[in-house]
Amino acid sequence: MLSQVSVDVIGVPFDLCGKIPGSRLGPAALRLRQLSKDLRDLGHSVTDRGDVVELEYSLADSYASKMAQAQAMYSALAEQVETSIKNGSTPVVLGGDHSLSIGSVSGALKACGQDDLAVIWVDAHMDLNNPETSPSGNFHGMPLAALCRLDKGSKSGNPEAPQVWDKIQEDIVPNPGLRTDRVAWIGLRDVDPGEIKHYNGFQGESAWAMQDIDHLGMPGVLDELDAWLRKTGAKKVWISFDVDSLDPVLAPGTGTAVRGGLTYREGHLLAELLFEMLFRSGSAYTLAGVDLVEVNPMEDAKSNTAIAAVEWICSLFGKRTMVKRIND
Ligand SMILES: [Mn+2]
Repeated sequence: MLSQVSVDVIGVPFDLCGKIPGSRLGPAALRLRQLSKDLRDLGHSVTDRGDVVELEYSLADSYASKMAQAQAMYSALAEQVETSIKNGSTPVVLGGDHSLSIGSVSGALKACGQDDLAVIWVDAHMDLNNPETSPSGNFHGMPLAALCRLDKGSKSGNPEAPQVWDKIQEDIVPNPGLRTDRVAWIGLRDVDPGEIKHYNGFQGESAWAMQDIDHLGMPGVLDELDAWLRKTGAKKVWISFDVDSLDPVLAPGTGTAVRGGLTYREGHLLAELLFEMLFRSGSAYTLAGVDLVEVNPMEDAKSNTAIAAVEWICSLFGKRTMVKRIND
């Protein structure tokens, strides 16, 4: 019943759209923690496609220069993800700050088509701000709003952000973009009023905050998620995993840690149940690809965050206590 896939690992050592630097070192830490080998040991075939941008060590760039670099990265990443999916592979994108999803999900949209793609955002945050509701203009808090092509608003916390927003809509996000009824969230606990306003406009029931996990338990949440996915009719699912969804006790190495997150077993049960949903034979939907973002080795304690992230991805791709290789 379970199937092997061909994984393309894609590195994005880029963090200029985050709050603090350091997640540009995330891909290196995840590779050193043997992500590719561990996926291969499960029975998948894995190709590391290298990085879409070069690792830079400069920090003091202007907003305009940071965003020019970001846009070049989004374009290159979108192209690589689109190619990977069209070749029948499953991209696993290693970040980097969460704004990279503007590129990865744009590529998945191009490869899968708007009606066939759903996105599951596993994160403490909604990442649904637009230039009007973002005080900083940091795009790592805006990727889903950009992907859904929300209006940029009438004013802006950062005066340069609206122009960048327009360029991203013109050059990177496909039109039509991500459907607002094709996005779900799991693990929320730090959401801004502006984001709630945007979400209410979606008229969806697809946001499971930590309280919902407390009440329903993870299997209950996944039952509701499965019902929601079937209702959307989407055939492909992109999973965007921000390590800050995990509790900071497990994953301290991240830029915007929020306490009260997923416990070790909640996180793994989520990944294990997603695997069962996505890889079962005859499922209405399958995995398009994955982002693994916001691992910041400079904030980490003894690599705990990179270790937790690699373990989570392995659970998502079928690792079990009593099953060593997925087709055995
Ligand atoms: Mn995020």
